[in-house]
Amino acid sequence: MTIGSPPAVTDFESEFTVGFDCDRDGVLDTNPSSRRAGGGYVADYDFSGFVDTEDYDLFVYDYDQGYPWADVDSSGFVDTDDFDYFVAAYEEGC
Ligand SMILES: [Ca+2]
Ligand SMILES: [Ca+2]
Repeated sequence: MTIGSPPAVTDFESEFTVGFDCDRDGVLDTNPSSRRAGGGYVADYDFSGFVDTEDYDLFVYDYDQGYPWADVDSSGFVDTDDFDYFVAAYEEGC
């Protein structure tokens, strides 16, 4: 087996865009507000890599208990805005 010369390739440029498509509609989200500062998505509350009912149940429990980590909108306190924020993210899947 012989290996021939590689074909001539001219220089080219490529451009990549990295973004979020939380609702998976093929269009990058303009405001990925559900992205956590430390990585992961708000709706993936247990950091499992998936958004499922366990995330919902765990968040609701923490929210009901008033645990500070249920402050998903980072306002500094846990209130109904956190619940609305989480549910919106959960419904979008991220
Ligand atoms: Ca999860
Ligand atoms: Ca809050």
